[in-house]
Amino acid sequence: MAILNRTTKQWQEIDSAHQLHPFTDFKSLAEEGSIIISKANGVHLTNSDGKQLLDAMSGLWCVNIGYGRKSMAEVAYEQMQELPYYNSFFKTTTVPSIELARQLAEITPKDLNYAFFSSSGSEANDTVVRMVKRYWDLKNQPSKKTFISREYAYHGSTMIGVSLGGMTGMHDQGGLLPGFSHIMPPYWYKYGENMNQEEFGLYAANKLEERIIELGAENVAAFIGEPIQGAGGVIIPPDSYWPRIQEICKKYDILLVVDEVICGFGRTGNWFGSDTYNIKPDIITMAKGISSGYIPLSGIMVGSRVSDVMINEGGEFYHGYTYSGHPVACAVAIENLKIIKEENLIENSSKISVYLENRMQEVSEHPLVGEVRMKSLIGAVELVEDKNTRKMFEDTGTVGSICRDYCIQNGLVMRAVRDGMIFCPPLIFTKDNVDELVDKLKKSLDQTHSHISKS
Ligand code: PXG
Repeated sequence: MAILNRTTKQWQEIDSAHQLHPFTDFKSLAEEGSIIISKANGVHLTNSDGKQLLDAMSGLWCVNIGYGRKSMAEVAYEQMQELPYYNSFFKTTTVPSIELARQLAEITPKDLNYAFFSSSGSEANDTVVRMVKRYWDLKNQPSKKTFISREYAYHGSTMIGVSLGGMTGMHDQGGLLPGFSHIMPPYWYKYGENMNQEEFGLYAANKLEERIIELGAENVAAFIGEPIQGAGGVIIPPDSYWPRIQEICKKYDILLVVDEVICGFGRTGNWFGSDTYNIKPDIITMAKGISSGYIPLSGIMVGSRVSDVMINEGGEFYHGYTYSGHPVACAVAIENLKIIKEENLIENSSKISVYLENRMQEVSEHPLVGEVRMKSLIGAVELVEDKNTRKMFEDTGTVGSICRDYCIQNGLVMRAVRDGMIFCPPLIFTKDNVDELVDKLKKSLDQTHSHISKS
């Protein structure tokens, strides 16, 4: 938006007069003024005062190919001229949506062969719930309606997304519908007590079996989980967790839905988190990295267990969005996949993550850091009160947000979840970028340490 030439202060005033931001305390934002990001290139953002920031969050966990890709803009421009919009309702569709569905069937885990498109992760999870309920009705098991997910899960912000998710703050603001049940997450650092990681992985997975028995398997439709819980604080499950979850789903005839909104498209070192953890889902949810955030797009991929029934026995499925299979969004997503493949971004990012992991050892030694955990290019630095006893801060979130503010001051964008400092950088990260991240983070940790030691 080069046409409007206003100062940062003017933009901030207009912003607080007219815009309500997501997940924001409106009053305090109006007092402080927003940070306005005006452009970006590669892995760096520039704010409206011309200051550069390293984006270690890929926007909001989505800009996997980095910023400033001209070919993404060109594809959108061409598609907008050829066909800016048409829908996939009433037995019509468009070429980009067909081609994207084909390519997704190729790269997603085996057996997931059908795509249903939407525009956001929340909408995609709404599709999941609609489709799973329909599936069990068609199977003549209409009582199978309850969804089990985890505390600290994030599955979106629509009523269904919030209900699937395990964020109590969101539930408390009127967001929890009946028919959703939450179990303990595989968060060893917080809940592992004296168990080793693998023992704890089984312990946390067995919570699913306990809950199914409590609810009655005849009432449970599906279990849904992110391979690694992202917005919940990058909770990386022990290796024993997913195999046991899969056994339990099989044993009780429960569908397994994997939310790949953050873990998909290269984030964990493979195309999907399901590949990394050898999960064989019945359905996956995709968004974010599907288009690297250049344009809103999401969808689900459906395996034969569900698609056979929906196609052969379902009749009309009364569900869909105006923008399901939007041709411009699908064309941009195809270009995004092409970039990931041609530049070997998944393999390269996995290699860079080894260097990042090495340098993060310096961060682990910091007195505030209880643990650094990561899987390829997603991770968390857990800030704690006592690293020897794994004691976390009682006033949850305060130290994390102090550290986040120092990071921003030092030109580094990281996200604080409770007292975990999260990183999820673009897959084009280089060694120089890693050095910049670690150096700025160490400086911010030192400043945080002296800040809280004084107070
Ligand atoms: N599933 C997962 C795993 C997500 O991370 C959604 C679904 C919902 O996607 P939409 O496109 O409807 O937002 C998400 C979104 C945060 C944060 O604070 C994370 C998300 C969204 C907003 C904020 O980390 N993830």
